[in-house]
Amino acid sequence: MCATCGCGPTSHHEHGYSHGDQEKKGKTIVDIEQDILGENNLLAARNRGFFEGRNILAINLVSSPGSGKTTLLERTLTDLKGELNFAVIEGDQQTANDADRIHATGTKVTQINTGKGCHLDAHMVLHAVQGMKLQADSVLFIENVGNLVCPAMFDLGEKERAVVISVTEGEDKPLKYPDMFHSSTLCIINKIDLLPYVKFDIEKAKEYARKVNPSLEIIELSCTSGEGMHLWYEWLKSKVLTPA
Ligand SMILES: Nc1nc2c(ncn2[C@@H]2O[C@H](COP(=O)(O)OP(=O)(O)OP(=O)(O)O)[C@@H](O)[C@H]2O)c(=O)[nH]1
Ligand SMILES: [Mg+2]
Repeated sequence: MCATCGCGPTSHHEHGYSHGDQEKKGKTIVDIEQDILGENNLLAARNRGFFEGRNILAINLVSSPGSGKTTLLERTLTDLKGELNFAVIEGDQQTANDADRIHATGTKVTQINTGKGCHLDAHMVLHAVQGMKLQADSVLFIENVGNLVCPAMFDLGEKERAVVISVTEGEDKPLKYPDMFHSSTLCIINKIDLLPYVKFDIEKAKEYARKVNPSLEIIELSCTSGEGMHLWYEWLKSKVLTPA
């Protein structure tokens, strides 16, 4: 089990114990893990009810560090200002850098610093939401901590989960981190402006993502050049128009 978040898989080897060893020592690692996730799921259900009752479309943005989550939000919040009502929760281990960037767009934002934690959980989101006075009929973006592993396990009560990968990361990410792609509803392949300069087989990336999750929607775009951004906006508006 991961010492910081308790989210380690049951077959993790690096901690030097097999589960048989643990059982002999009288430890109940799997039960503790289930308790943590079970409690999280209860709070996530509470968040989901809150969002649904107010027709708030909550979108959990997940990716490895630096894939472009905040840049995507900056551009989206600016381009769609006046068309949709937005609020943002920012998750990072430290700093308010991303919240400052979102604040500069004129959007309501709350920063959560997780300290040593490597993911947001439903309780953190509940706490943030309680202080935000969210508008009904709005979109809430939740930018998770940059990490392709642990955030996959923690339901925040979101309606949609969008995983962002960028073309500098390698096309094999869906195969290496299947939980994240399996649990997401949308995959954004960002930084396509860099395709001429990096070795990244975009067709393979899509094939791998669909192998892990056949129903995953995929959008290719560049937050910098703007190419493909209209596809993301169309996706977003279609979700707003289809309340839970
Ligand atoms: N070339 C290019 N660079 C981009 C694009 N989108 C984002 N970037 C750059 O990628 C870097 C990281 O972007 P961020 O938006 O901060 O990434 P992030 O996912 O929010 O990062 P963390 O919050 O640290 O996980 C910045 O230097 C951005 O300018 C893009 O479409 N093309
Ligand atoms: Mg960010």
